[in-house]
Amino acid sequence: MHPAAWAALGPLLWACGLALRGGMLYPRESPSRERKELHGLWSFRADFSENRQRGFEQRWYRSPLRESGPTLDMPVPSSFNDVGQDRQLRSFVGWVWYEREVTLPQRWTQDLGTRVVLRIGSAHYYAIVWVNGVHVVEHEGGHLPFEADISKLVQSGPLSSCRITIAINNTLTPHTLPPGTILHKTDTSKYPKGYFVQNTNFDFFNYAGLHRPVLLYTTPTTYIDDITVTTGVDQGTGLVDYQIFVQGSEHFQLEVRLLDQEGKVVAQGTGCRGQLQVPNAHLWWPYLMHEHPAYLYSLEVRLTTQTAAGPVSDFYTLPVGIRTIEVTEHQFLINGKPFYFHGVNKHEDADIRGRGFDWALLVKDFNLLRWLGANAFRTSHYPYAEEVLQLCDRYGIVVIDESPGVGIVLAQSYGNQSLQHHLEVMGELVRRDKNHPAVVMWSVANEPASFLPPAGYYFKTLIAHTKALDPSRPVTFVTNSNYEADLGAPYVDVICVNSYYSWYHDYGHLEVIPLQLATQFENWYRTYQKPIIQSEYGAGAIPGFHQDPPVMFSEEYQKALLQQYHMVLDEKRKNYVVGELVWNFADFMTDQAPQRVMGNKKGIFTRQRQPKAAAFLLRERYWRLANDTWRPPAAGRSQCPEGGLFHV
Ligand code: BDP
Repeated sequence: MHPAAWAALGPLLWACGLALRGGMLYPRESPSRERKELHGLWSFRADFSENRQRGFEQRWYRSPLRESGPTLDMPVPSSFNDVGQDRQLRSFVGWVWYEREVTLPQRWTQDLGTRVVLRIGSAHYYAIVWVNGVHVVEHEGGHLPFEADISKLVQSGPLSSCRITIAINNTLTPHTLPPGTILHKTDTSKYPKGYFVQNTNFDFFNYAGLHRPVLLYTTPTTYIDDITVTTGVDQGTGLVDYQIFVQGSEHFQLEVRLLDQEGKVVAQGTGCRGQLQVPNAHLWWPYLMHEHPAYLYSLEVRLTTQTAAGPVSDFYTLPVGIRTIEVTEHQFLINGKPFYFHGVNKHEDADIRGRGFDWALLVKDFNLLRWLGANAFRTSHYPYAEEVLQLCDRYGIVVIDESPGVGIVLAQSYGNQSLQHHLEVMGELVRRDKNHPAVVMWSVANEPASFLPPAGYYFKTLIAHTKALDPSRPVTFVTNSNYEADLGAPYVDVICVNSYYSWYHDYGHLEVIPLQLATQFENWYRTYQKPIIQSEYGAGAIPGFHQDPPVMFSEEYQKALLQQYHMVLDEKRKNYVVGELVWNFADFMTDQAPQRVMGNKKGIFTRQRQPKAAAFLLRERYWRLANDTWRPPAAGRSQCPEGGLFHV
């Protein structure tokens, strides 16, 4: 490998295999916990040096970044790619440096009974963090949070401020998730010396930076480190099994109370584990499956320890939805009732901010989902921000929670090193998202080359590991109808299959869809006898392009293609098809390529979240499906503007 490639990887090579330690509870305020968000402007510099190592050679973390060279203002959270006017920064590969000075409340720096934690929601892809020039944590993986206990550092001197420096490398290798390769262009008649590009096998722009909230929060030094909740129902009685993990002391008391939405205590317990029983429980139902969907209880946990200064308590409140999930040979059951996924695939993607978290965008997207009558989405093709899942819990939008295992097509990506990393990522994902009632299934990968011989062992191991981490949820991976063999399918609980008839094959021939799609479903069901979700289907449409009879890229073609799929879906959902997720919710950015017109245009909404004609078609369909699959009691019925029974 060319030296610059190793340099671009940098410390990635020596830090693989970090073990999973401790819990990853979402930082919430409570009487014992404070939080300080580090949103806003950070100082920023991309290391454009030829080997991308100048920052390490000159130790940019040792003193304020502005002292080692010019800096830019960079918003956090945001991708760094699209906020500037610099073409080179947009497609930069290598190390970028972020820095922020923070003033801390006096109590945090002087009270030795306070634990101060730095939490980074996500940093794509490899991150190294220093506080006041001292290395505190490293993390591999661009879509999951990581933390460092920085109490000792901020409590050791007279300083009331601290300087946080984060170096982030977006280089992908055959062993990262998603994988990628660095390609060196060595023909000096065509490319300048040292020229390299990053190649990937996935269809979205490799945005990078600090994509999610960065924050500091406190706990007492003996604290609630993790909570695991699983739920069941026995003849109307809700069962909430809890397990609580404590750090900092072996002598403590734990009290647990479950409160309903009126604030009434409905069950209580003590100790690290137990079962709470809730007679006549309000179940957590998906949106459009019940008059009162998404009922959430609050699990209040109080930990008390005795210290020389008297008793100290830590409080944490976890939202809990009581529901069950079951998969049969041909059904997906929620609370014992057949559930039909009618929804979308999404991306975390928008103008300017790239993959950066944004509340306004989030709320807009949920308003659109509810307008559409969507009851589900898949987090294609990586875990989304925790705030997204919290809204799913609150609104009853069901989630297939996907790992960043997308574009696993190289033989090298099926070796032990990749598998180990994938196992760790599933561990981090389950640890973060296990308590969300909205999450009903894990997806370990999207369209891996599951026909390659090592894929059998790889997916058998990965799926077994995921089931061991969380026996309460089914596991899938998403395959493509083109694959001749699928060595992973025997191990999944639900078959998720993507197909693009009359788009990537038989261009323009919409008439072949019914036959090809019916054959697809029949073959998969005959082979595996498992419920099937049409996990992707769709067509590109450039907003405002019209042509009738329809031709590709017109809004009419997108609509007509979806309609052809719907005819077959309506037949097969009577038997074993349990869902349909259109590709994609909104247009999104990709790498530049002749077949992409400023990104992928298969959105039913534009990138700015305005509807194309297909959105109205799907809206009509999803409300109808909701009314077909769940008939509310007559008294609860109300007309939606299009004649459905539910309110929009
Ligand atoms: C599917 C991929 C998805 C792509 C889509 C497309 O899973 O990531 O964006 O194709 O080509 O196969 O639009």
